[in-house]
Amino acid sequence: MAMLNFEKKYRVRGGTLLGGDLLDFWVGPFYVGFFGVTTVIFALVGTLMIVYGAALGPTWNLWQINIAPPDLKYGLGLAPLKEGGIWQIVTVCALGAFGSWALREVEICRKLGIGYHVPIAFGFAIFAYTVLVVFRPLLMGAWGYGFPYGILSHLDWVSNTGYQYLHFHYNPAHMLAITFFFTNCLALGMHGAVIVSAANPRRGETVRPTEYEDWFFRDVVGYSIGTLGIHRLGLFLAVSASFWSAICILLSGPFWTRGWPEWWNWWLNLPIWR
Ligand code: UQ1
Repeated sequence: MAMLNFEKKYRVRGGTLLGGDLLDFWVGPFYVGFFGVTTVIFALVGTLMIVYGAALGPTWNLWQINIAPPDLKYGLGLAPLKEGGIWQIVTVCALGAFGSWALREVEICRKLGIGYHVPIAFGFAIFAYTVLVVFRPLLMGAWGYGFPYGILSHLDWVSNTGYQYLHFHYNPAHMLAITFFFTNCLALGMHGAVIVSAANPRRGETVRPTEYEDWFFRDVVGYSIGTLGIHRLGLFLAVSASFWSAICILLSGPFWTRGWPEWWNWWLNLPIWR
């Protein structure tokens, strides 16, 4: 692949956290680095373990393949390979791959001299996954509380786990998470639409500068958060959605074992009603 002229400008040496200059190079458009190598190794081993688990199972139907966590009787110990051990290895590989990917992002940020916002934002997603398969199982005393790796099986897990708490929509952290997800959709919908409306005009019309985006929202809602502000808002909404999702499931089991509707009894029990 030919070296594009702008690659000379951004492909700078250094900024690595580990390995010094050893793996400080690119393959095609991809930066490699120590953590690029560990990402590939973890992802490859994890994927192969999933394929191995699928081969042991009853089906190659993509929807039905399931890599189940160990039975609860294994507690927080290691399970035999075919009884949840594969799930445990896949989980370690996933955490290794996600962590490596985040650190590779950090190295690229250091090379470019930009902030660490992207790896930090990704960290919220990693946190949510880690809550599901590590922190909550640890607090509940068994790896078997982790969710199974499979398209339909993980949906069944979500449904079953939700109904164990009677009505998950009464979980206040779940309410917050959903509100952030929806508001995030609203913000990205508005932002994407306003950018395209101004920056991608019909044939013969001119591209409008960014003030037009401010003016549009001042006219519509009396306020513009600004062209930098909307991206700060978007980052906040997105990481908040991940964060409160993680909290809502972390609360369920380790800190609240009854139905979530019942949690609201504190409201009915306020002394002001007496
Ligand atoms: C906005 O105010 C703004 O600044 C000009 C944008 O940047 C292009 C936007 O994309 C959006 C969606 C808004 C509107 C947001 C609020 C909170 C009024």
